Amino acid sequence: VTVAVKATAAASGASATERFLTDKTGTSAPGADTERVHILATEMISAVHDIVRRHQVTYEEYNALKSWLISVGRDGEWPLFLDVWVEHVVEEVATAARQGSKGTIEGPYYVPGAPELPSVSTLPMRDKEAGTELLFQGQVTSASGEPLAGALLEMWQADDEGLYAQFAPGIPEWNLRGSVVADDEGRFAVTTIQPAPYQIPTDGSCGRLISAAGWHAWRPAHLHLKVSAPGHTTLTTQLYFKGGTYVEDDVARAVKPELVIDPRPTGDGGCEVTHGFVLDPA
Ligand code: MBD
Ligand code: FE
Repeated sequence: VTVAVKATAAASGASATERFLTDKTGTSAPGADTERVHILATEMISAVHDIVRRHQVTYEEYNALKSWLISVGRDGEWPLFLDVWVEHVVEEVATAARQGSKGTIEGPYYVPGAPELPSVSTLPMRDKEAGTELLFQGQVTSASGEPLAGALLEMWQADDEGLYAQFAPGIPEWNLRGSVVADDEGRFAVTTIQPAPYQIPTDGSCGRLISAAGWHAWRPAHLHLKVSAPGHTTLTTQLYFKGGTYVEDDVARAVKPELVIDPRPTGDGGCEVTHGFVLDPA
């Protein structure tokens, strides 16, 4: 008997869409600024017109586009599509003036409210969770070098099969997700496993676009983090592994050199890395 371990586009897309609608809507009201909406909408529509003229887009292609756009919504893949192909530029613009640690995109799979854990802890995981053990430790400081006591490190990651709890079936709710509270010196030491690279579901609209265009569907293995402390700007980031597959060719274009860590083997089959975070003032 085989259990369905596949993260289908429809299931993970529906979860990601639900997640977005729960946490991210109503936080701002850009619709109130008519002039801004006018400018952005006009330029976006004009960009489409330019592409149609430049490439002599046919009715067949127009209808293929229409059909594909409808299917993205039906599959719940708008969060995935936008976070993979658009968010990295929004993040670049939003954080251009940042002095502290570099961040990168959040992606579609953050869930607030993961179990709170002490500064020295192991992320929630199954008995004999597959994957190389990783000790991830460091310190959270301010831009002026002060330790940030009690800083919060919200971590989430894929497992050794590249699957995220709450977005793929059969995984315990908070597996490899935790809210680590740093100690009085802002220090933390978290034991986890090295995640596997993540493949965008191939059975949905995003997967169909990727194969139709001859692209690949992969993100390099990564740890996700939101690092926060009172009076400071929350850092949303990811860490990648030096030499890992797709580090140089992330479908989501979210890798930056500062985000690549290089854990060293500890001799007992695991590995260890020290990596700190510097938060900007709010
Ligand atoms: C991911 O795991 C991810 O981090 C992003 C940005 C997009 C899709 C899947
Ligand atoms: Fe991810």
